[in-house]
Amino acid sequence: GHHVSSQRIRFQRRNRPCRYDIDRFAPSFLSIFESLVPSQDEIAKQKQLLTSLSRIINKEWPNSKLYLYGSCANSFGFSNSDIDLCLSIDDKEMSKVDIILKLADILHAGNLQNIQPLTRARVPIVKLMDPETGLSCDICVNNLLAVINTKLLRDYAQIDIRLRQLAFIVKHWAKSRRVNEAYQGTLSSYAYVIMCIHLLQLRRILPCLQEMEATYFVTVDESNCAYFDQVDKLNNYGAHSRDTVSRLLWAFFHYWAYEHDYTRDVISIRTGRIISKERKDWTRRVGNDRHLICIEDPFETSHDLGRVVDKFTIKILREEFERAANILQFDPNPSVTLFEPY
Ligand code: 3AT
Ligand code: MG
Repeated sequence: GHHVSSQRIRFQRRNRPCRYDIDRFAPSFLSIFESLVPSQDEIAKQKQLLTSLSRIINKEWPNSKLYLYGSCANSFGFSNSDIDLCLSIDDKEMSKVDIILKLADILHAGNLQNIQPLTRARVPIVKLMDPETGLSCDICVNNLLAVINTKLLRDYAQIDIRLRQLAFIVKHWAKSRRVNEAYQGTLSSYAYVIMCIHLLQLRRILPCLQEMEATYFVTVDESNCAYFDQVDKLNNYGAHSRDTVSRLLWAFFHYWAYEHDYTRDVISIRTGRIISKERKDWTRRVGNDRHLICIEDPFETSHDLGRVVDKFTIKILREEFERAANILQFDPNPSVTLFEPY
Protein backbone atom coordinates (compact mmCIF):
# COMPACT_ATOMS: atom_id res chain seq x y z
CA GLY A 1 0.00 0.00 0.00
CA HIS A 2 0.83 3.66 0.03
CA HIS A 3 2.28 3.53 3.52
CA VAL A 4 4.82 0.80 2.76
CA SER A 5 6.06 2.42 -0.44
CA SER A 6 6.45 5.85 1.13
CA GLN A 7 8.43 4.26 3.98
CA ARG A 8 10.68 2.62 1.39
CA ILE A 9 11.25 5.90 -0.43
CA ARG A 10 12.15 7.57 2.85
CA PHE A 11 14.62 4.80 3.62
CA GLN A 12 16.26 5.04 0.20
CA ARG A 13 16.65 8.80 0.48
CA ARG A 14 18.14 8.72 3.93
CA ASN A 15 21.71 8.89 2.73
CA ARG A 16 21.10 10.94 -0.39
CA PRO A 17 24.02 13.29 -1.00
CA CYS A 18 23.30 17.00 -1.32
CA ARG A 19 23.21 18.38 -4.92
CA TYR A 20 26.69 19.56 -5.96
CA ASP A 21 25.64 23.14 -6.76
CA ILE A 22 23.71 23.89 -3.54
CA ASP A 23 25.90 26.88 -2.57
CA ARG A 24 24.92 28.66 -5.77
CA PHE A 25 21.55 29.49 -4.15
CA ALA A 26 22.93 31.05 -0.96
CA PRO A 27 22.87 34.67 -2.26
CA SER A 28 19.17 34.55 -3.17
CA PHE A 29 18.22 33.05 0.21
CA LEU A 30 20.34 35.70 1.94
CA SER A 31 18.55 38.50 0.14
CA ILE A 32 15.20 37.07 1.27
CA PHE A 33 16.56 37.03 4.83
CA GLU A 34 17.68 40.69 4.53
CA SER A 35 14.25 41.72 3.23
CA LEU A 36 12.51 40.21 6.27
CA VAL A 37 14.74 41.72 9.00
CA PRO A 38 13.07 44.65 10.82
CA SER A 39 14.62 48.10 10.42
CA GLN A 40 16.46 49.98 13.20
CA ASP A 41 13.63 52.48 13.13
CA GLU A 42 11.06 49.79 13.87
CA ILE A 43 13.14 48.38 16.73
CA ALA A 44 13.50 51.87 18.21
CA LYS A 45 9.71 52.30 18.13
CA GLN A 46 9.22 49.01 19.98
CA LYS A 47 11.67 50.16 22.70
CA GLN A 48 9.81 53.47 22.92
CA LEU A 49 6.51 51.64 23.43
CA LEU A 50 8.05 49.50 26.18
CA THR A 51 9.39 52.60 27.95
CA SER A 52 6.15 54.57 27.82
CA LEU A 53 3.96 51.63 28.91
CA SER A 54 6.38 50.81 31.76
CA ARG A 55 6.10 54.38 32.99
CA ILE A 56 2.28 54.30 33.01
CA ILE A 57 2.05 50.90 34.72
CA ASN A 58 4.78 51.56 37.29
CA LYS A 59 2.93 54.60 38.63
CA GLU A 60 0.16 52.28 39.78
CA TRP A 61 2.28 49.18 40.51
CA PRO A 62 5.81 50.31 41.52
CA ASN A 63 7.04 46.75 42.04
CA SER A 64 5.97 45.46 38.66
CA LYS A 65 8.18 45.06 35.62
CA LEU A 66 7.26 44.95 31.95
CA TYR A 67 9.24 42.74 29.53
CA LEU A 68 9.27 42.32 25.76
CA TYR A 69 9.21 38.65 24.78
CA GLY A 70 8.58 36.51 21.70
CA SER A 71 9.67 37.48 18.23
CA CYS A 72 10.14 41.20 18.90
CA ALA A 73 12.80 40.33 21.51
CA ASN A 74 14.26 36.94 20.56
CA SER A 75 15.83 38.30 17.33
CA PHE A 76 13.73 35.98 15.14
CA GLY A 77 11.01 38.53 14.43
CA PHE A 78 10.09 39.68 10.94
CA SER A 79 9.45 43.26 10.07
CA ASN A 80 5.91 44.22 11.24
CA SER A 81 5.49 41.20 13.50
CA ASP A 82 3.25 41.45 16.53
CA ILE A 83 4.58 42.74 19.86
CA ASP A 84 4.32 40.51 22.91
CA LEU A 85 4.72 42.02 26.36
CA CYS A 86 4.67 40.36 29.75
CA LEU A 87 3.90 42.12 33.03
CA SER A 88 5.63 40.57 36.01
CA ILE A 89 3.87 41.42 39.25
CA ASP A 90 3.96 39.87 42.70
CA ASP A 91 0.49 40.36 44.13
CA LYS A 92 -0.90 37.52 46.22
CA GLU A 93 -4.28 39.22 46.69
CA MET A 94 -5.26 39.45 43.03
CA SER A 95 -5.99 36.71 40.53
CA LYS A 96 -4.59 36.91 36.99
CA VAL A 97 -8.01 37.94 35.70
CA ASP A 98 -8.25 40.75 38.31
CA ILE A 99 -4.81 41.95 37.29
CA ILE A 100 -5.81 41.95 33.61
CA LEU A 101 -8.98 43.97 34.36
CA LYS A 102 -7.13 46.50 36.51
CA LEU A 103 -4.37 46.75 33.88
CA ALA A 104 -7.03 47.61 31.28
CA ASP A 105 -8.24 50.46 33.54
CA ILE A 106 -4.71 51.78 34.01
CA LEU A 107 -4.15 51.76 30.24
CA HIS A 108 -7.44 53.61 29.64
CA ALA A 109 -6.31 56.34 32.02
CA GLY A 110 -2.97 56.46 30.14
CA ASN A 111 -4.69 57.31 26.83
CA LEU A 112 -4.01 54.08 25.03
CA GLN A 113 -6.53 52.92 22.46
CA ASN A 114 -8.49 49.82 21.38
CA ILE A 115 -8.04 48.30 24.83
CA GLN A 116 -9.51 44.80 25.04
CA PRO A 117 -9.08 42.60 28.09
CA LEU A 118 -9.38 38.93 27.02
CA THR A 119 -9.83 37.21 30.37
CA ARG A 120 -11.19 33.91 29.08
CA ALA A 121 -8.35 33.06 26.70
CA ARG A 122 -6.01 30.15 27.57
CA VAL A 123 -3.42 32.84 28.29
CA PRO A 124 -5.38 35.91 29.52
CA ILE A 125 -4.15 39.13 27.86
CA VAL A 126 -4.94 42.78 27.26
CA LYS A 127 -4.74 44.01 23.68
CA LEU A 128 -4.07 47.66 22.95
CA MET A 129 -2.91 50.19 20.39
CA ASP A 130 -0.48 52.99 21.15
CA PRO A 131 -1.36 56.16 19.16
CA GLU A 132 2.19 57.60 19.60
CA THR A 133 3.98 54.80 17.73
CA GLY A 134 0.99 53.30 15.91
CA LEU A 135 1.98 49.87 17.28
CA SER A 136 -0.45 47.25 18.59
CA CYS A 137 0.51 44.75 21.24
CA ASP A 138 -0.66 42.07 23.66
CA ILE A 139 0.24 42.12 27.36
CA CYS A 140 0.12 38.91 29.41
CA VAL A 141 0.78 38.50 33.13
CA ASN A 142 3.49 36.54 34.97
CA ASN A 143 4.52 34.34 32.07
CA LEU A 144 8.19 34.46 33.05
CA LEU A 145 9.20 31.22 31.35
CA ALA A 146 8.40 32.87 28.02
CA VAL A 147 10.62 35.81 28.97
CA ILE A 148 13.47 33.43 29.79
CA ASN A 149 13.10 31.25 26.70
CA THR A 150 13.13 34.50 24.70
CA LYS A 151 16.52 35.32 26.23
CA LEU A 152 17.84 31.79 25.47
CA LEU A 153 16.88 32.13 21.80
CA ARG A 154 18.39 35.61 21.59
CA ASP A 155 21.62 34.34 23.16
CA TYR A 156 21.86 31.46 20.67
CA ALA A 157 21.28 33.89 17.80
CA GLN A 158 24.34 35.91 18.84
CA ILE A 159 26.73 32.98 18.50
CA ASP A 160 26.45 32.39 14.77
CA ILE A 161 24.56 34.52 12.23
CA ARG A 162 23.59 31.39 10.30
CA LEU A 163 21.02 30.52 12.97
CA ARG A 164 19.03 33.68 12.19
CA GLN A 165 19.44 33.17 8.45
CA LEU A 166 18.20 29.59 8.62
CA ALA A 167 15.34 30.28 11.06
CA PHE A 168 14.05 33.29 9.09
CA ILE A 169 13.87 31.23 5.91
CA VAL A 170 12.24 28.30 7.71
CA LYS A 171 9.65 30.62 9.32
CA HIS A 172 9.00 32.29 5.97
CA TRP A 173 8.52 28.87 4.36
CA ALA A 174 6.21 27.76 7.20
CA LYS A 175 4.07 30.89 6.90
CA SER A 176 3.87 30.60 3.07
CA ARG A 177 2.88 26.94 3.29
CA ARG A 178 0.47 27.49 6.20
CA VAL A 179 2.23 25.11 8.59
CA ASN A 180 2.91 27.78 11.27
CA GLU A 181 -0.47 27.66 13.01
CA ALA A 182 -0.21 25.91 16.37
CA TYR A 183 -3.92 26.38 17.06
CA GLN A 184 -4.65 24.44 13.84
CA GLY A 185 -2.34 21.56 14.66
CA THR A 186 0.89 22.63 13.02
CA LEU A 187 3.97 24.14 14.73
CA SER A 188 4.62 27.50 16.41
CA SER A 189 7.43 29.80 15.34
CA TYR A 190 9.04 29.02 18.68
CA ALA A 191 9.10 25.30 17.81
CA TYR A 192 10.67 25.97 14.39
CA VAL A 193 13.46 28.05 15.94
CA ILE A 194 14.19 25.24 18.42
CA MET A 195 14.36 22.78 15.48
CA CYS A 196 16.93 25.07 13.79
CA ILE A 197 19.04 25.37 16.96
CA HIS A 198 19.04 21.59 17.28
CA LEU A 199 20.26 21.06 13.71
CA LEU A 200 23.13 23.51 14.24
CA GLN A 201 24.06 21.82 17.53
CA LEU A 202 24.32 18.46 15.73
CA ARG A 203 26.61 20.10 13.14
CA ARG A 204 28.72 21.75 15.89
CA ILE A 205 27.90 25.22 14.59
CA LEU A 206 26.20 25.97 17.93
CA PRO A 207 27.16 24.69 21.39
CA CYS A 208 24.68 23.43 23.97
CA LEU A 209 24.46 26.36 26.42
CA GLN A 210 22.52 24.39 29.06
CA GLU A 211 25.28 21.75 29.25
CA MET A 212 27.99 24.33 29.85
CA GLU A 213 28.93 25.83 33.20
CA ALA A 214 26.05 28.15 34.10
CA THR A 215 26.58 31.90 34.34
CA TYR A 216 22.86 32.72 34.45
CA PHE A 217 20.44 31.20 36.95
CA VAL A 218 16.78 31.71 37.63
CA THR A 219 14.01 29.56 39.03
CA VAL A 220 10.52 30.02 37.63
CA ASP A 221 7.66 27.99 39.08
CA GLU A 222 9.18 24.52 39.34
CA SER A 223 11.72 24.91 36.54
CA ASN A 224 15.40 25.59 37.15
CA CYS A 225 16.68 27.70 34.31
CA ALA A 226 20.46 27.82 34.23
CA TYR A 227 22.85 28.13 31.32
CA PHE A 228 26.03 29.74 30.04
CA ASP A 229 24.97 33.17 28.78
CA GLN A 230 28.33 34.89 28.14
CA VAL A 231 27.85 34.28 24.45
CA ASP A 232 30.19 37.08 23.33
CA LYS A 233 32.97 34.61 24.30
CA LEU A 234 31.64 32.05 21.80
CA ASN A 235 31.48 34.00 18.56
CA ASN A 236 34.10 31.78 16.89
CA TYR A 237 32.38 28.58 17.90
CA GLY A 238 31.08 27.61 14.45
CA ALA A 239 33.97 29.06 12.43
CA HIS A 240 35.27 25.58 11.50
CA SER A 241 32.14 25.07 9.38
CA ARG A 242 31.78 26.79 6.00
CA ASP A 243 28.18 25.60 5.51
CA THR A 244 26.09 28.21 3.70
CA VAL A 245 22.46 28.93 4.48
CA SER A 246 21.31 26.98 1.41
CA ARG A 247 23.26 23.91 2.52
CA LEU A 248 21.80 24.21 6.03
CA LEU A 249 18.29 24.54 4.61
CA TRP A 250 18.85 21.40 2.57
CA ALA A 251 20.07 19.64 5.72
CA PHE A 252 17.11 20.90 7.78
CA PHE A 253 14.45 19.67 5.38
CA HIS A 254 16.31 16.47 4.53
CA TYR A 255 16.53 15.69 8.24
CA TRP A 256 12.80 16.22 8.91
CA ALA A 257 11.75 14.51 5.65
CA TYR A 258 13.98 11.45 5.64
CA GLU A 259 16.26 11.12 8.65
CA HIS A 260 14.25 11.86 11.79
CA ASP A 261 12.85 8.73 13.43
CA TYR A 262 9.28 9.80 14.27
CA THR A 263 8.57 6.61 16.19
CA ARG A 264 11.50 6.82 18.59
CA ASP A 265 13.17 10.22 18.72
CA VAL A 266 12.79 13.45 20.66
CA ILE A 267 14.91 16.45 19.75
CA SER A 268 16.34 18.26 22.76
CA ILE A 269 18.35 21.50 22.66
CA ARG A 270 18.68 21.19 26.47
CA THR A 271 21.07 18.26 25.95
CA GLY A 272 22.18 19.04 22.37
CA ARG A 273 21.21 15.48 21.43
CA ILE A 274 18.43 13.28 20.23
CA ILE A 275 16.87 11.47 23.17
CA SER A 276 14.37 8.64 23.18
CA LYS A 277 10.60 8.90 23.61
CA GLU A 278 10.92 5.90 25.90
CA ARG A 279 13.13 7.78 28.33
CA LYS A 280 10.60 10.62 28.53
CA ASP A 281 7.63 8.28 28.67
CA TRP A 282 6.24 9.93 25.55
CA THR A 283 5.39 6.65 23.83
CA ARG A 284 1.61 6.72 24.36
CA ARG A 285 -1.07 9.29 23.87
CA VAL A 286 -1.96 10.88 27.20
CA GLY A 287 -4.99 13.17 27.07
CA ASN A 288 -4.46 15.39 24.07
CA ASP A 289 -0.69 14.88 23.93
CA ARG A 290 -0.08 12.53 21.02
CA HIS A 291 3.68 12.95 20.67
CA LEU A 292 3.70 12.39 16.89
CA ILE A 293 6.61 14.81 16.46
CA CYS A 294 8.59 15.37 19.63
CA ILE A 295 10.33 18.66 20.40
CA GLU A 296 11.34 19.09 24.04
CA ASP A 297 10.94 22.55 25.55
CA PRO A 298 14.38 23.62 26.87
CA PHE A 299 13.07 24.59 30.33
CA GLU A 300 9.67 22.96 30.77
CA THR A 301 11.04 19.55 29.95
CA SER A 302 7.71 17.74 30.36
CA HIS A 303 6.34 19.97 27.61
CA ASP A 304 6.37 18.62 24.04
CA LEU A 305 6.16 21.54 21.59
CA GLY A 306 4.80 19.07 19.03
CA ARG A 307 1.84 18.10 21.20
CA VAL A 308 -0.57 20.19 19.12
CA VAL A 309 0.10 17.97 16.09
CA ASP A 310 -2.55 15.29 15.41
CA LYS A 311 -2.79 12.35 13.03
CA PHE A 312 -4.00 14.57 10.17
CA THR A 313 -1.59 17.45 10.60
CA ILE A 314 1.45 15.17 11.03
CA LYS A 315 0.79 13.94 7.49
CA ILE A 316 0.55 17.50 6.17
CA LEU A 317 3.75 18.48 7.96
CA ARG A 318 5.75 15.50 6.71
CA GLU A 319 4.54 16.02 3.15
CA GLU A 320 5.62 19.65 3.39
CA PHE A 321 9.05 18.64 4.71
CA GLU A 322 9.41 16.21 1.78
CA ARG A 323 8.26 18.82 -0.73
CA ALA A 324 10.82 21.30 0.62
CA ALA A 325 13.63 18.70 0.69
CA ASN A 326 12.91 17.74 -2.93
CA ILE A 327 12.80 21.35 -4.07
CA LEU A 328 16.17 22.03 -2.47
CA GLN A 329 17.55 18.89 -4.11
CA PHE A 330 16.18 19.24 -7.64
CA ASP A 331 14.42 22.52 -8.39
CA PRO A 332 16.24 24.95 -10.72
CA ASN A 333 14.87 27.88 -8.72
CA PRO A 334 14.50 26.76 -5.09
CA SER A 335 14.47 30.26 -3.58
CA VAL A 336 11.23 30.93 -5.47
CA THR A 337 9.49 27.53 -5.56
CA LEU A 338 10.00 26.87 -1.84
CA PHE A 339 7.69 29.75 -0.88
CA GLU A 340 4.93 29.26 -3.45
CA PRO A 341 1.70 29.80 -1.50
CA TYR A 342 -0.19 26.74 -0.42
P1 3AT B 1 5.95 35.08 15.23
O1 3AT B 1 6.96 35.89 14.48
O2 3AT B 1 4.95 35.89 15.98
O3 3AT B 1 5.37 34.02 14.36
P2 3AT B 1 7.05 34.39 17.87
O4 3AT B 1 8.51 34.14 18.11
O5 3AT B 1 6.47 35.62 18.48
O6 3AT B 1 6.81 34.29 16.30
P3 3AT B 1 4.93 32.87 18.96
O7 3AT B 1 4.01 34.00 18.60
O8 3AT B 1 4.60 31.46 18.55
O9 3AT B 1 6.36 33.12 18.40
O10 3AT B 1 5.15 32.86 20.53
C1 3AT B 1 5.52 34.01 21.27
C2 3AT B 1 6.45 33.63 22.40
O11 3AT B 1 5.80 32.83 23.35
C3 3AT B 1 7.65 32.82 21.96
C4 3AT B 1 7.99 32.05 23.18
O12 3AT B 1 8.78 32.86 24.05
C5 3AT B 1 6.65 31.81 23.81
N1 3AT B 1 6.08 30.51 23.44
C6 3AT B 1 5.33 30.26 22.34
N2 3AT B 1 4.92 28.98 22.31
C7 3AT B 1 5.43 28.41 23.41
C8 3AT B 1 5.35 27.11 23.97
N3 3AT B 1 4.65 26.13 23.37
N4 3AT B 1 5.98 26.90 25.14
C9 3AT B 1 6.66 27.87 25.75
N5 3AT B 1 6.77 29.11 25.29
C10 3AT B 1 6.16 29.38 24.14
MG1 MG C 1 4.55 36.54 18.19
